[in-house]
Amino acid sequence: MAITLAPLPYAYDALEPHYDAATVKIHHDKHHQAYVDNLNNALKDHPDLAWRSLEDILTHLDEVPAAIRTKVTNNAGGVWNHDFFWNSMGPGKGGAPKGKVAQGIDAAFGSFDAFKAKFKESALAQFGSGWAYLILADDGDLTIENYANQDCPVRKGRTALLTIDVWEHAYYLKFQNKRADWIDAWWNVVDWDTVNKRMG
Ligand code: MN3
Repeated sequence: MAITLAPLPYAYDALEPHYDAATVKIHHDKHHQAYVDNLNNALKDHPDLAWRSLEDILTHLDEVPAAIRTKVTNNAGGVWNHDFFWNSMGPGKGGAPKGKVAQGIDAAFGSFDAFKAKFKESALAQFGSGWAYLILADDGDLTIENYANQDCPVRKGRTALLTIDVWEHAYYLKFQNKRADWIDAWWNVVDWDTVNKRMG
C-alpha cells in the first residue's frame, strides 16, 4: 500500500488573500506530491516498510535499511510536515486563540502578542529551510521548536500543535525574500480550533 497525497482540505484559493492560490497549488500539487513520490520510490523494493504508517516509519527509522534511510527520513518527514501544515490552516480562521491553547499560551509566553512575537522570531531565525512548531511538552507546557529541512517533531515523540513552513517554496511567489511578511499573513489563516483539538 503506497503512501498517497492527502487532498488539500480546502480549495486552492480558500486562504486568499493571505495565502495565494498559485502558491498553495504548486506547494501542494508539486512540492508535497514530490515528497510522496520520492518516499514511495525509496520504499518500492521494501514492501515490509511500505505498508507502515508515516508515524510508524518515522519513529522506527533504525529499521529502515541504511542505503535508503536518508531518503526515507527526508521524504517521510516532508509528507508528514506538509500534512500537518495544511491542516493547521483554514478559511475564515485566524484571530486570537480560545480555550485550552489560549490558556497554555498565556501561561508559557505571558500573552498572545508575546507568543506571536516569539514564534515569529523563531521562524525568522531558522537558517535556510525548515519549520517553526508550537509543541506541547510532556509536562504540559507549550514551547516553540524549529525543525531544519524535513526533520519533524514526530521523530522525537513530540506532540505538535501548530506549524509554519518557512522553506522559500512556501512563500516566494507572493512574498519573495520577505519571510517576515509571510509569517504576518499566515496568522490570519491559523486554525485555532484544530490546535485546541490537538491539545487533547
Ligand atoms: Mn513546503
